[in-house]
Amino acid sequence: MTVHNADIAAVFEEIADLLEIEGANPFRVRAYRNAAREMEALGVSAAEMVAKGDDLTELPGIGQDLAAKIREIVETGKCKALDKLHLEMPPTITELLKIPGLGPKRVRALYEHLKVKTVEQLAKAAKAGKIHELEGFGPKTEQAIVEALAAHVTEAKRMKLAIAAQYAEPLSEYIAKLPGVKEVILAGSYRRARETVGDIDLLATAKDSAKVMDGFVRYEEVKDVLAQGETRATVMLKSGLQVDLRVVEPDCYGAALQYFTGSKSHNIEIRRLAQEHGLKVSEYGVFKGDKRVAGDTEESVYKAVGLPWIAPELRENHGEIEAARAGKLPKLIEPGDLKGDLHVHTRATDGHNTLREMAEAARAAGLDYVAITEHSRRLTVAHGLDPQRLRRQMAEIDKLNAELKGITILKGIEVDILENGQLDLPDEVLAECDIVVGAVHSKFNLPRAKQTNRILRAMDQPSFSILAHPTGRLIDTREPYDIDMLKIVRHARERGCFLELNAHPERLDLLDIHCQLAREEGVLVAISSDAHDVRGYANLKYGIGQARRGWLTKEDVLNTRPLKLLRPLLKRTISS
Ligand code: DGT
Ligand code: CA
Ligand code: CA
Repeated sequence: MTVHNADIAAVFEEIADLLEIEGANPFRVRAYRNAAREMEALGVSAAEMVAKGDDLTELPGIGQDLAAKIREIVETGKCKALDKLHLEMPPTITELLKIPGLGPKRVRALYEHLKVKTVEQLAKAAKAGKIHELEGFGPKTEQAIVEALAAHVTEAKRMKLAIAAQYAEPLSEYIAKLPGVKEVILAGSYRRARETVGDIDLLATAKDSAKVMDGFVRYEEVKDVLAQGETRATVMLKSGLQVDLRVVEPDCYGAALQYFTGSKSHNIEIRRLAQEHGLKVSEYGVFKGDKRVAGDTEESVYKAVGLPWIAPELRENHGEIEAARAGKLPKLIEPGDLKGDLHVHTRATDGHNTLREMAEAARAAGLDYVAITEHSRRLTVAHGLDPQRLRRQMAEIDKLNAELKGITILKGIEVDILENGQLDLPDEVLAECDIVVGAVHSKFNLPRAKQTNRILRAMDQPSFSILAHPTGRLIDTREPYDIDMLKIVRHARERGCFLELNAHPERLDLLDIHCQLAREEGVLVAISSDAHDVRGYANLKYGIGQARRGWLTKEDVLNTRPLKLLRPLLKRTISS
């Protein structure tokens, strides 16, 4: 059995959830959460490290105890510490944490007083009006729970793209090695780079599909075979990810790929267009009567219906077909277009690597510049910088810049935007930075007008350049804060500010629609990794995917510019 990093991360997350519900020491909880994040971001397989006898404690945030647990999970597939927690509390209880408004304290109260262990029991208790009688709850909270539950059931179980990648990529490599397989590609929402995927759609070409099917269902991580035919099969992996495999003849590849990439509503439009041309499109090809006129490549399918090829990330039936018809498809940004990263942390605050390590890793990632943007003092959990520590870091950056070749370090800060729109550090010290990134890290629940105004006032500050993770949402965990994005985008344009597209797979914030809005309003977007360690730069690819879904071109993105063109764009009105 192969244990993936994501499996280990899931165990640590669950331990953290359960400990938190138990009311354990917050530092212990945080250690597990950090370890989970560490596992998710780890570029190499922890299982392989264990097999090679590597020292796991060299990984940031992993001490002896966590290292032993990682070894245990890799070697036995189990974790005794988690099993023990399960004896104390039902495993289903962590599901409750996903209901907006329910934190660990409330979940514990529901369990202790009402014996609520599952989402269903929660719904029953809420309907019976039992919840508002508990201490710390009230009629309003109860109502909010009822509403949140209604939203929760309609929300199908989806997996974040970067997590799905950990399972989908090795499976795809496995299929590619099966006898007779020519091509394998991950289609569906995965290829369209959606933030989350419902299931994985694998497409393979081979002459003899039956052999491929046999190999597929024998993959060691298959838990259940849900359906198996001659050319298609559906399995459930142990990770909970469902996979559809479709095998077609090599000359159908283009048509099948076009079909299984979707989206469904894009495909429906393409078929309608084909009808206008007297054609029929299916996963086997494009047909005029009985005659097959296209289908070996995707380009040929689009060409047959009078269109240029459309990038998968655009295929959501959000205007891409009209744009293609009018010859107005954007030339989308590509991974190699990024020249720098404008949001990175080091060990000075909550990052794991040193300044030098982060700079060298940026260079190794092919970047020409990197802005070090630590948290500011208000964010005490991250050990945020005060003016003195920030200035000390700037001096260190000057020294490193004099020494390092092939990378320029920019002096930056991720300054907290306070509730009244003021920034967490004085103007004079911000003016000494090359770049000021500002972010909301507190008071997420302000009413719309106040929250919007808070951000507008921050942009009014002379040194403010980039609004980091503009909506604050965490996929599946935290709703965006309530803001008027159009106002913010327009104010950014007026003030010469930019919006960040945070590339962390849990954030992907800006959303695609906001990227489009920024583009239409002429505000450049910065695609930034928010790296907290040297492997964090790898997340830039998810930022690129999201930017492409938001129709952004190289021109629309701030950090595709070489440094000498970037500098004049950064607001430096009061700096020397
Ligand atoms: P997901 O899995 O929910 O993240 O989203 P998709 O887009 O991967 O959807 P999925 O897995 O149900 O289907 C994969 C592709 O297959 C979909 O994007 C388009 C194609 N497809 C599936 N069902 C239909 C259908 O009824 N009509 C058409 N035209 N295409 C379909
Ligand atoms: Ca799918
Ligand atoms: Ca599917």
